Amino acid sequence: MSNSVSVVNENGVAIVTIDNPPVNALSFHVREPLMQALVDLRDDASVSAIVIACAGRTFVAGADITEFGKPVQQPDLRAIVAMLETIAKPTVAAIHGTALGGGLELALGCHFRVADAGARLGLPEVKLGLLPGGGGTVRLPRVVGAAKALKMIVSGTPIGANEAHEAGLVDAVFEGDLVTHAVNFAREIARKGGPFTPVRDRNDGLGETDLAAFDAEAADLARKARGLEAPVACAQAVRNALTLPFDEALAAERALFAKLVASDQSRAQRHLFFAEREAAKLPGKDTPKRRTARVGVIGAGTMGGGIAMAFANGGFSVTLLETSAEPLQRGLGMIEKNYAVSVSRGSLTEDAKRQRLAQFEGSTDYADLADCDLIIEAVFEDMAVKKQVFGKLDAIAKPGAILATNTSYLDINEIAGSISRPQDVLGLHFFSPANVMKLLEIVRADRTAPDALATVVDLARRIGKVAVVVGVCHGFVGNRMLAARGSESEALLLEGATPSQIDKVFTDFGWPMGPFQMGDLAGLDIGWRNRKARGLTAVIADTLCELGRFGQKTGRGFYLYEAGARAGLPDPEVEALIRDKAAEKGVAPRAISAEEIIERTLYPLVNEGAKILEEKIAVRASDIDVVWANGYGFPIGKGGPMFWAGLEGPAKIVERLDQWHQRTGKDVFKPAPLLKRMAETGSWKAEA
Ligand code: T1G
Repeated sequence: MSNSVSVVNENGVAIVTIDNPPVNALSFHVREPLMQALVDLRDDASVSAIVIACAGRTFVAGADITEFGKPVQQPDLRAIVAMLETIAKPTVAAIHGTALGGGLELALGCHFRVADAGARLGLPEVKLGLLPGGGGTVRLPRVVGAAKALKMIVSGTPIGANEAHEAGLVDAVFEGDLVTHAVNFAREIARKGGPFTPVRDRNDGLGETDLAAFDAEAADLARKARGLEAPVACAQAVRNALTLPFDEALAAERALFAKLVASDQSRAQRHLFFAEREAAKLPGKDTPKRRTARVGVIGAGTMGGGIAMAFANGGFSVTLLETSAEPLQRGLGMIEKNYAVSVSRGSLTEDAKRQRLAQFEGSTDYADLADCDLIIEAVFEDMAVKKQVFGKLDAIAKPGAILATNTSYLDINEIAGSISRPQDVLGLHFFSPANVMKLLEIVRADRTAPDALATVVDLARRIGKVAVVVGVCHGFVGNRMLAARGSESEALLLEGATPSQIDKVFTDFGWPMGPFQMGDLAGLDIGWRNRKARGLTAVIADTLCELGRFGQKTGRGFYLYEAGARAGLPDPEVEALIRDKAAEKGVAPRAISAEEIIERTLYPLVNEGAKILEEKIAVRASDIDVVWANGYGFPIGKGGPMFWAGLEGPAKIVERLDQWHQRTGKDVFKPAPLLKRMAETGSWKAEA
């Protein structure tokens, strides 16, 4: 056959094996021989049944995403599935690892699906700004019903083999040698005889669908989509499957897919897919990793507790250290409470909770960290305190232990330079809540050893984090750019914009919330303490804090929060305060447009990103996009600030920044040379 598709005839049952590492994507060089093999087997009288299986670690994980945006080479997936459904003898998909996107659609082209107990099945296209384009929106509802199909396709979240079995998506779940089970299953089916109904002719899943309930659910999902086109298109495509004849619904799916695949949103989300994988690649990819079995966390506060949970959830034994028993018990109590919440939500079993808690050991004695392979400090954000902790670690930690700081701002080179083993020191900047947020900024200090870095990049993957390696500067990549994005916030308020006006520009842009809502959620006192420590001021935010308005936690911040309310109401007191401060500064209020707000917040964000690339604090522009999409809620439909700059028009950004620089003289607006270069070349690469 070909390198990527082989066929073996096992006493009348043909096994078609796809072998296209690493994830058996349905690239053209797979599709063509696959189509040929299936046509031959359809017409081969010696074959009574066909099993489709995959070599390697997974069943087909989808269409080949790298082929999108290029002319489609025939046969495409739809043609293969349509041909599959013409085969009268039983066809069985044998699913191990993941059957995702086009992989599940290929399996839905078969009469039967059997799965390994550990398999996961899903249609995650929506996460790429797409919808299932190989018939999944029309076939899946016919098997699992409208409600389940809608949930699976709009969320894009895969389900396990047992759930798929309960839903009727797979016909049997096996442990052990899956292909042998599949061959026996196929042989038995063939012995019993047909006819075998292709999914396209099945309506068992559709039954009496309550369209009104379906539409209500779809409308709710559309509201949550925050401007993303794909979730809405997914719901529409599933609705078509319920209301249109099969072929009409299939044609409608094709039209929706063609529109989405050419959209900026999907290009942005596909960019982020590959950017996340690129970010985890270090120069010298075979650098040996240090063994890591036991992790120590110093500080059982919100960050320390969350970090400890992230490692326990990743299967590690964790020693949690505090200065004394009381804060230690409080920290362990918070961890137990968090797990109890997960159990009550059904995302964790009572058993798993017990297992997780058994992985924790509390201590107030540094000596108990002596056998840890990685120790992360999450203590008070003060240089002297950090150095004190690292001094103790230098004395007790075993040779080769990696010593990490969770600082958000402080100079890690200075911390490393304060002990005898700077090569073992690096930053692991988690985002709160650390057991939930995906992003991990891994900070490479000047003397961090390559194997220490490689070890923590691999660890990040094992605890389900999206890792980005960055250099040392104030605020690293994320917080440094956040400061640039917020540098004009006060000026915009003094000149006439309101907190809710600015926040609306951000939510319209696609952000979950704007800077003032975010400030109130995180607590305005954090920024206040940070500014005071650095001798900086923000006249409005400082005044609010002096009045005890720290945000949601005090019921008042930039907004007013009624008891228990998460959404704040504009507060005339704050607007009056802003007007007073403006008058004091002799600033006359004026109308400020949404464009101006974008120009004075997001253009400096991009500009700071360019400076960070120039300074090699970030290796790739796409790394910056991964930081912002996973740590700061940058709308995924815009691909991150650096990708978005390409959509927005770098020449326009440079021109507007220039304008604001001339008008204000502020450095944050001075276009970075690399940004100007991007405007000429369209690339963020420093050299051609
Ligand atoms: N196409 C091309 N390359 C892919 C790929 C794909 N579908 N999936 C993974 N890769 C590459 C990836 O870039 C990386 O490359 C390597 O494989 C290992 O991946 C018509 C429209 C399967 C759960 O969305 O979710 O089908 O960096 O590091 O952590 O309806 O990969 O090594 O050079 O992620 O073990 C729908 C995407 C496609 C699933 C494995 N399918 N993949 O995770 O490995 S659209 C998806 C994943 C579609 C049809 C439509 C994960 C994984 P490199 P990895 P992993």
